[in-house]
Amino acid sequence: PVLYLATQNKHKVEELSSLLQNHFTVRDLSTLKLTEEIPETGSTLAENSLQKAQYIAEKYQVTCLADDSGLEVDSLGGAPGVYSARYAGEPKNDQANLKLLLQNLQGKDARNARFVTVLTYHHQGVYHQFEGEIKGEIVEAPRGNQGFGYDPVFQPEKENRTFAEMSLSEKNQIAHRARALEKFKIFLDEIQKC
Ligand code: ITT
Repeated sequence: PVLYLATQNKHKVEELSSLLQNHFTVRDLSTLKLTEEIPETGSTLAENSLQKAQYIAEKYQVTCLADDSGLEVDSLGGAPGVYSARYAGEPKNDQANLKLLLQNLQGKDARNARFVTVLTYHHQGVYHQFEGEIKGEIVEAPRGNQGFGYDPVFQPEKENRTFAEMSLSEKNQIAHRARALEKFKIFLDEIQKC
């Protein structure tokens, strides 16, 4: 079956595709010729994830999967959270976000954080959501050049490397997105048995 990834983030496409290739023929949005940005106006990751899936499902009547993710830092009251993509304002800028995050954590000892992904799967008018998380901490200075977004400053629990110091397959063994996908795959296996 064909599955469209309802995301405009090429790094998510890369991670999701590599984890779904045994289950679907995965397509990104390039073949649908979408020109506008998919709206994202919710106040939670779950709302935004659903909104993105609905937008693509209703416009193109396709089976699709949307991903909304965020980094929640305890000592910042859960920020940047649902605002992770635009933490430093418009337009979205990963480097600026990362810099602002380190600035806001300067001098703070408590650096606990978690990454969360909410996936929304749409098939024939029905929506299902799957959540994955990983706990870790924000390091003092960026390390590594793999991955994307906040990866250079996020070090998962029990690891001494940041996500940006890991290969795609290493990150995909433990990360929030991969954990949400595990739940999605269990769901797919269950419905196939019916
Ligand atoms: P789409 O909405 O098109 O899917 P987006 O980049 O806007 O793409 P989000 O709204 O989910 O995605 O924003 C998430 C923000 O968190 C964004 O700044 C990403 O760079 C960052 N992010 C998401 N997943 C990440 C990961 O696995 N590692 C590091 N940063 C991540």
